[in-house]
Amino acid sequence: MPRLIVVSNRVADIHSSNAASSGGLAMAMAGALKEEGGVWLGWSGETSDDGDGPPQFSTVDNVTLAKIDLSRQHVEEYYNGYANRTLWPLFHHRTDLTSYEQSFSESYLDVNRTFAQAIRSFVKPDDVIWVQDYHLIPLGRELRALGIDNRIGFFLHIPWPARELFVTLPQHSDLVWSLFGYDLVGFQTEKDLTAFRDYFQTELKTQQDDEGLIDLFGRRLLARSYPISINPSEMAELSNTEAAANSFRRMREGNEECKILLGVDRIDYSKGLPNKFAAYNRFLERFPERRGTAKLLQIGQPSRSLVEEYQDLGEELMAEAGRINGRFGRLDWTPLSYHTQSYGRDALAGIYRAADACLVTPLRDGMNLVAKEFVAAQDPADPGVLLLSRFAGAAEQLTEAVFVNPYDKEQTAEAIVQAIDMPLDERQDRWRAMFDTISRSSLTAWKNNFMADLKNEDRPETPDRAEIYAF
Ligand code: GDG
Repeated sequence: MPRLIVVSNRVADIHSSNAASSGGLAMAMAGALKEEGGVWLGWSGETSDDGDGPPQFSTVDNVTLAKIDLSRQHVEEYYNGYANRTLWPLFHHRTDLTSYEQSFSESYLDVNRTFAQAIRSFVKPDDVIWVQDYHLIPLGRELRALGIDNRIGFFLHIPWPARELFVTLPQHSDLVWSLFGYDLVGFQTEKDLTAFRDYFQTELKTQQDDEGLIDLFGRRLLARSYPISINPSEMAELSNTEAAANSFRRMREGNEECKILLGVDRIDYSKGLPNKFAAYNRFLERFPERRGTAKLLQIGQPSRSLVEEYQDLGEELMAEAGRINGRFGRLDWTPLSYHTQSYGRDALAGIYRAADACLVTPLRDGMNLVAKEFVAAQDPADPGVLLLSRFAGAAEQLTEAVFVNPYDKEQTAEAIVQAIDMPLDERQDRWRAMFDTISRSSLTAWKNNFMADLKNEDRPETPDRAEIYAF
């Protein structure tokens, strides 16, 4: 059977399913690899003084982790630079935060070459290679340049940007062209796929067919959408653990008369945390009779703390939480609890289940797994309400959520009232529909659909892969 090689910027501790510090991509890939077995290659998180290192292997059960150290300059310019200060803000439509530094893009290519060399050192002819996310867009082309002819797929976990913004990137055509190194390119949503196709239609006047094939100068690119998900049965199992029962009990104790609104987000400007706090503040202002009847628990996971914008955001949120509590708090009621510590996944399952509503209000988000985890962790007899930003990729599937526009604090404040007052039968109807969607379109289905398309023998071949590099 062909081996699966997953490549992403970082690899997670796959054997600790309860790891508290992993983001959405890591959780999803760990789940997919545990089912399939194979190799997971990525940066170790360590900085080396002797340049980028060769991969160091460790194997447990059916998964081999291959980790590479990166040079100090590459960590600064590739990871903190091009990935987190150029592509991430640009793809999340924050051109005001986007750095267009030439040296960043050079290090980005260097690191992609390092990854390609590492794969060449252990790849076997039948292996299927699956590259993840914006850190590694050119990797397929670099692999082709080394003569690697295996099936190679790419999946973008974040949204594809609108053409008008994408073309502000000096390397926009090079990045798009490098995608022709892949046999299959996957996006989270139909919306992302449409934005991607718009680039070809408008910028390059290219032919496309309904199957997702894009023709350019005789070369072909197959692009489709594959909404990522979770495995709901895993969340249900976690909800039944002792840690989940403990966190559930501790959340509910003393809150019998108080509705718990929950937020779980990485501390990232794309997640719309200041907007959420502003909407909650507005809810307390506009509906004084509701004070003391609801509270917001916001769990914020620190991330990318070496990037200045992230440090500023962390401080802004602390200050804003303090202001809201100072203004509205009473001896017996703290309106907003803001925690930055991480919880185990089992404890998190109990927290989700204890909440009356979850506020998922990103300004722009590839998918958002928190929305799906919250739904999966609910008690079917008494489910909580999902408030979901229309700008999260998950909004394309979870159509029975209460939608909010996070830029509109009046509407979001009203949606909080709607969630608090929602009758049980409506909560159950909405929850059942969303749970069914997640069950049909699980993480396993996501992986299987992508792999089936990637391995599909009927798909037309790109005529001459080596030429992609020479373009
Ligand atoms: C990127 C895209 C896309 C959070 N706090 C704790 C904790 N978490 C876990 C959640 C969830 C994950 O982190 C966050 O996933 P998201 O999908 O919400 O967001 P990103 O990290 O930005 O992920 C996103 C995703 O990739 C997958 O393609 O959906 O759009 O931006 O799994 O549970 N986990 C634990 N403790 C915490 O305190 N254990």
